[in-house]
Amino acid sequence: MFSKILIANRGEVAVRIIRACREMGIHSVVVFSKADRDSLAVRMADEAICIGQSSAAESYLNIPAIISAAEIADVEAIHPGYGFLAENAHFAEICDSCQIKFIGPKPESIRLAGDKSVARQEMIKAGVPVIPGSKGIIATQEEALKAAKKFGYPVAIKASAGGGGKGIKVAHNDGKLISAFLTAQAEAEAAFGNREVYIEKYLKQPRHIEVQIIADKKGNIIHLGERDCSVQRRHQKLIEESPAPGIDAKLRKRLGDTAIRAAKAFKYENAGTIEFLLDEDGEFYFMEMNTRLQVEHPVTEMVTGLDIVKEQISIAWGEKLSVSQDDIKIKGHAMECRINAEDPDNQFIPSPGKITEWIMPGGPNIRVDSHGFAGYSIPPYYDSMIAKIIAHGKDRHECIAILQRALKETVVSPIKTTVTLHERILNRPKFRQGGVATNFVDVHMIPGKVESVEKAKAG
Ligand code: MV4
Repeated sequence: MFSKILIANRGEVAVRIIRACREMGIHSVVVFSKADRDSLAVRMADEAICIGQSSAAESYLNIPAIISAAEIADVEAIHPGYGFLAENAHFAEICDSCQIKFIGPKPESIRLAGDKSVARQEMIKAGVPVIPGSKGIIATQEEALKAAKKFGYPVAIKASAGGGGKGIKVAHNDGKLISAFLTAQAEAEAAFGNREVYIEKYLKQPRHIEVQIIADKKGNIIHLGERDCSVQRRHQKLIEESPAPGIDAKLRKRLGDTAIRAAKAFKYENAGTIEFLLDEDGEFYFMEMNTRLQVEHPVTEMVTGLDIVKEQISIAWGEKLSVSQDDIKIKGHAMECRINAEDPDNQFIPSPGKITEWIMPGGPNIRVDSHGFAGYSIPPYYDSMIAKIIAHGKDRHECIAILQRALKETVVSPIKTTVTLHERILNRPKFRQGGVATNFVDVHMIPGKVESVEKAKAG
């Protein structure tokens, strides 16, 4: 097994990976920016190396600085975590050329998944259902009009280089299509340096269902069931759960088998996620593949009992999967709330600064993944997520009760957090029923909208 791994990340995921390393007897090295000198990851790791100034561009995205740190520390592998360089094929290639194992898929798989239009064509070839849409790139206004006519309004115009909610425009008629098309191209050029777009039929109120897969270098590949990530705001997930409510065994098997077929088409190895949209008729369609460890991986760990990060490390070393598909039994229900340092009552404006009070929940069936502590100052430069609170119950009802009592135990001050929003969501009958669509937060959680209507009804 590796004796030393570098973690090219920060925050809770750096802490998560240090924990896996320590349990495996692997020496951990974290890199950190000037702003993260006093972070928990720096305190917990066996070694820590400063790689630059506070901005991500000068630190966690600085490939030469990270590779230099890896050489100086003499590590055998790099775990990229999520975000930053995790889905950068160029970085994975550089690791290869420096004889440092990149803990993740091959560069070709990352590159293929990153080109959403090509990935879509590959899925069609592999027999994976995709959303009805254009064969390839739509380059002209005439082609755009033709495609919209063929699939019917509304249509989505998506950037080939986009993903995760970036670079998508919706048009409802011919009149709006041309300007949406031109704007989509211009925005894609500005955001990704690539103006290629394609067109799909726009599904109304879909659910976001994703399947976790793991694959070793020997051709073994299994799925770990699905997660429902429909509770999100502006493409930032708020709550994730596994299994997805209302998905029967038959649909679960079809989703799992389809995810494996998709991953094979990407020649995938290591841990990855296939994202699907599930429409109101129960049809599901491939949306994109995420070639990294995901923020919400703990809900899958809770219901399967597997440690996905340890599995990633042993796969990168060359071991075969520790389990077979038949060993995977989904036990109970798990749900995760992402706690962000943001003000949910004031347009989610970031709330960085010093934490003076920090009480995290505990007790049975609660897991907290976090880099926070009393006295920690949240830097303003990065993502605002400060903790993930994950509950595991025998069923969804019990899981929600456990998560509710955990949120009630949680104290973080004086900064603002999303804890109060989560308490409101978990109380809403519509959410408790299960199976909400991706528009749930906008439609049901905007203060003064639905709640005030319900209060008025209640008298
Ligand atoms: C869609 C869609 C409906 N129809 N594509 C948003 C993220 C990006 N990866 C793709 N997204 C969507 N693509 C078609 N053809 C609706 C969304 C979408 C969405 C998807 C998953 C989770 C939340 C979402 C919120 C708004 C829109």
